[in-house]
Amino acid sequence: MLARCAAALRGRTAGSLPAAARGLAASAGAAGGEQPPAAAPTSQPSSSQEDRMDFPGGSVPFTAGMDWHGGAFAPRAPLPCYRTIDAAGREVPDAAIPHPLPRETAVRMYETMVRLQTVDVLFYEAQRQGRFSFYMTSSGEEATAIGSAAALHPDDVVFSQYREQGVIMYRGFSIQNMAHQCFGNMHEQGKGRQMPIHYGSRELNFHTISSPLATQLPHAVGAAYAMKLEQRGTVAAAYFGEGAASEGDFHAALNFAATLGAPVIFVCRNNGWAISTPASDQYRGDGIAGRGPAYGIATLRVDGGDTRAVYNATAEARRIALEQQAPVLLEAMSYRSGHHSTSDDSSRYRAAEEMRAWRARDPVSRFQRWLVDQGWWDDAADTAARQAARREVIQALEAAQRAPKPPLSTMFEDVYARMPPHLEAQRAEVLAHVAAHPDACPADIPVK
Ligand SMILES: Cc1ncc(C[n+]2csc(CCOP(=O)(O)OP(=O)(O)O)c2C)c(N)n1
Repeated sequence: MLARCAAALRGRTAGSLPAAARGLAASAGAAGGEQPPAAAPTSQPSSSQEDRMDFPGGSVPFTAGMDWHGGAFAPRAPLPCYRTIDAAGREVPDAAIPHPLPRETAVRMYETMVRLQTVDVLFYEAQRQGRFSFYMTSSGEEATAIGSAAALHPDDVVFSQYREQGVIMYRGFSIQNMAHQCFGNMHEQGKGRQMPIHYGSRELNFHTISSPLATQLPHAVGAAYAMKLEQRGTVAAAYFGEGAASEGDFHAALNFAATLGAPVIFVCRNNGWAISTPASDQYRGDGIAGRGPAYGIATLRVDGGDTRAVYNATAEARRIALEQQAPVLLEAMSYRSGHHSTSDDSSRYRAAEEMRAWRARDPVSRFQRWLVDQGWWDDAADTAARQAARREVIQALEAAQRAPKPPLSTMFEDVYARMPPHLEAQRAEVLAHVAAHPDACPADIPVK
């Protein structure tokens, strides 16, 4: 792929390339066989060559000692976790705040967190009542979604995993649209062909969620690299869990991003669990943040329960990504307080005490207490926001449930701009089959 890219770039004159791409074209040219003139051989190695090994990938110092680094039993000092508001919601003295939160933004963030919590509780219950087939909450991770979303620009492009519904909500995706998607009705842009929670929006620069883990990460890098070549002044934001970071796509994405200098912000939600697999079974190093410096990527570990810290970390990551035209890695430590999904019962694999302790650090209450301390929020505003959110969610669920399902034949559409004969034949066969065997199709799906 890199070779194809480089070949395409070589086809253009250096003068026609954006500045950011010229370096790549030059280095790709060298890798592709157009070697720069070789340096004249020296008869004696210079003293600096004896002190160091000058290698194509970088210059390294020699040592006569045998110093091993890392390893499962090596004592390690974990990268610290940046925070600005403590577990009780109090200001952390002397915290670095390069991007102070304006009051209006802070209140909008909190109101979206309230709406997100309300959606999660009521959609979860609606699924348990059998009204639709599947749901995932983001309980415990609200601050990671909303804090990062607020620091992005609307033109930045988001590639998310599946537990970041707060990000698309903050961008303006309505609760009604979420309900339409979960019910898979005729108002849903995917026409019911995706599982619930697979949101997406072209207008909001939010790529549609895809369940196979980590596939969104190389996509985000490609998008960010395109932004760089086109000098768009935007970034891609790629969200994923610590479990997804065990996929090969994670490593490929980080290495491509670093070597191409792609302005992408990788936001890892380390929520402690990948379904029933604890994070302690996913890695032996220093979490996900520990991997960033090894790829040459600026990295920060942040308290994912501290909305203001996540906002500052993401705003700063965005500044670095744009100024340096380089990737940034954030590891947001944000414990999953709910079950993995409606298909999971997490009490089977984790202690009730662990869950209780983390629920007590609810990120939404932490941020609320801080807002109250600023004089920006009070109990009356809180009650009103929660009541309004509850009404909106209940109405959205009712309207989505009442709406008709898309006709059966739509499942053959949209793969190609014009339907090819083999799909037309399959569609005719399905319609004929259901006409002969009406029970083969759920009663609420129009057969046409
Ligand atoms: C390639 C792939 N392998 C396995 C799965 C099944 N699977 C779905 S979610 C999940 C756990 C992912 O954990 P993590 O990335 O930490 O995200 P979390 O669900 O904790 O937010 C697994 C293994 C999948 N969807 N895709």
